[in-house]
Amino acid sequence: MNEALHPAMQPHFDTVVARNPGESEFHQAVYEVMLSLGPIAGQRPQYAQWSILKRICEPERQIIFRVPWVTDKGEVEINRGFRVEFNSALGPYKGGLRFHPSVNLSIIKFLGFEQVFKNSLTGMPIGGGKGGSDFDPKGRSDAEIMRFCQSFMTELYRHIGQYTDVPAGDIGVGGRELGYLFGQYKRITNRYESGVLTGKGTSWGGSRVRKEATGYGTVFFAQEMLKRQGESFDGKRVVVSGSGNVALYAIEKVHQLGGTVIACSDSNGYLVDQNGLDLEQLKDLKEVRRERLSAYRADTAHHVTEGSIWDVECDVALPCATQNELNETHAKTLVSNGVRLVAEGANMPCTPDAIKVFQAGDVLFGPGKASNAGGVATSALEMQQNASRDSWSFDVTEERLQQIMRDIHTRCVTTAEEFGDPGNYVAGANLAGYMKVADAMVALGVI
Ligand code: NDP
Ligand code: 2IT
Repeated sequence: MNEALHPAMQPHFDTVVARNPGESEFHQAVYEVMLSLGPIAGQRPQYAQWSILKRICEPERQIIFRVPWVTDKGEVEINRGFRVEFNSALGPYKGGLRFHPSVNLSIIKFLGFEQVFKNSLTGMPIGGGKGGSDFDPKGRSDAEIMRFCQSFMTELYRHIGQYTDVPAGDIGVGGRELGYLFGQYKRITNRYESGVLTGKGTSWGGSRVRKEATGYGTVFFAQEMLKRQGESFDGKRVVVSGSGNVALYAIEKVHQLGGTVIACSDSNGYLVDQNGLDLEQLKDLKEVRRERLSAYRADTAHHVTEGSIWDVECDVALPCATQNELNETHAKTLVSNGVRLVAEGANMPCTPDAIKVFQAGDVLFGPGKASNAGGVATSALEMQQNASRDSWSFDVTEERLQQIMRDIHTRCVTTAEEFGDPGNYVAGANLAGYMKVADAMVALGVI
C-alpha cells in the first residue's frame, strides 16, 4: 500500500485505520477502493453531501457469537461466529459464509466491504454482507459438520431472512453445509423460506448454474477482456490457483472455450500437467472424496510442494484460492514469463503491489469485484426464482449469467473511460460500484 491516496481521501482512510486497529485485511480493501476514488473528489460533490465515504466504511451491524458443538468423541468445542451486515442501501444484505481457521473480524469485514461494491456492480437489488467462523472443517466427519452448522444457525437465524440478510457459501461452505444450515433454519422458524439462503441444492430450491457460476463468470469476464483486444481463450495456457468451487468451474469453462489449464493448487502444493488437467478426476477428488491434490494420478502430471504455482509459465492466470495469495514477486515472475491476462476468481487474491506490477507491465487485469461477481449475481437469480416459485433450465440461467458478466465488463470499461483512465478495470469497477451505492445512500438520507 505504497501509492499515495488523493488528499481528499487520506483523512478518511486514516480514520478507518484508527477506528479499526489491527484489521489489516479490512484496511487493505478500503485502501484499494479509495485509491480508485480520487477522480470523484471534486467532480461529484453530491457524494460529500451526506458524508457518504464516512458512512460507507462503517458496517451497519456487526454480530459476533459463540458456536458451541460436540465432537464425535463427545468433547465440547467452541468456535466464534460472525455476520457483518455492511450495507443495505441497494437491497437485503447478501454475501457468503466462510468456514476456515484463519477467519477473524478483519477478514469478514474486508469481504463484506468488497461485497457491497461487487453486488452494486452486478446491477441487481442486493446489499452487501459476509459471515463465517474460525471453524476448521478439514478432517471433520459429516456428523460433526452437521452439528456445527446446526449450532451456527441456532444463533444466526434471528439475524437473517429473505428480506433482511441472505447468506450463501464461500471457502469451506458448499452444498453440504448449506443443506444443514437451511434444514436448521427451517426447523427453528417453521417456515420453508427458500429465499433466506442461496447456493441450495437444485432439488430443494437451488438455482441451476449457481455451483458453476463464480468460476464460469470469471472466465466469461476474462473472455470479454480478451475479446476487446481481438483475442480469445483458444489455445491459451491457463493457470488456476485453488481447487475448490471457484477453481474447478473456472477450469471447466476454460476447457469448454478451447484453452488448456495446466496447473491448479491447494494449501499443500500445486499440480502441473502440461497436457491439461483431467477435470473429472479433480472433481471426484475434491467434491466427492474430499482428498488432497497429491492423490491425483496421471502419467504427465507432477505434484510440487515447493515454490509457487505462479512460477508456472502461462498466458492467463486466474487466482481462485484466497486473499493475498499472489504478491509482487509472483507478479514479476508472471510478467517475465509473458502472462497476458490476470482475472481474480477469489476475493482480493492479488496484493496492491502485485496489481501495480501487472498494470505497469501492460497485463490485462480484472479485479475480483468485477470478475468473480457471477457467483453472487446467480445467487440473486436464485432469489428471483424462489420469489416466483419458478425454476429455470441450465441453458437459460447460464445465458443470464453470461449477459450479466458482459454488462459488468461494459460498465467497467465505460466508467474507466468516463473518468479518463481507459482500460483500467480496477478504477472502472470501484468507481461504478461506488457511485450506485452512493446514489442510493444519498436518496435514503442519513440512516
Ligand atoms: P473452497 O473452499 O471451495 O476452495 C478454496 C480453495 O482455496 C481450496 O483449494 C483451498 O485449499 C484453497 N485455499 C483456501 N485458503 C487457503 C489458504 N489460506 N492458503 C492456500 N490455499 C487456500 O472455496 P471457494 O472456491 O468457494 O472460494 C475461493 C475464493 O473465491 C475465496 O476467495 C472466496 O472468497 C472467493 N469467492 C467465492 C465465491 C463462491 O461463490 N464460492 C464467489 C466469489 C468469490 P485447501 O483445500 O487446501 O484449504
Ligand atoms: O464472495 C462472494 O461473492 C461469495 N462468496 C458469493 C456470495 C453469494 O451471496 O452468493
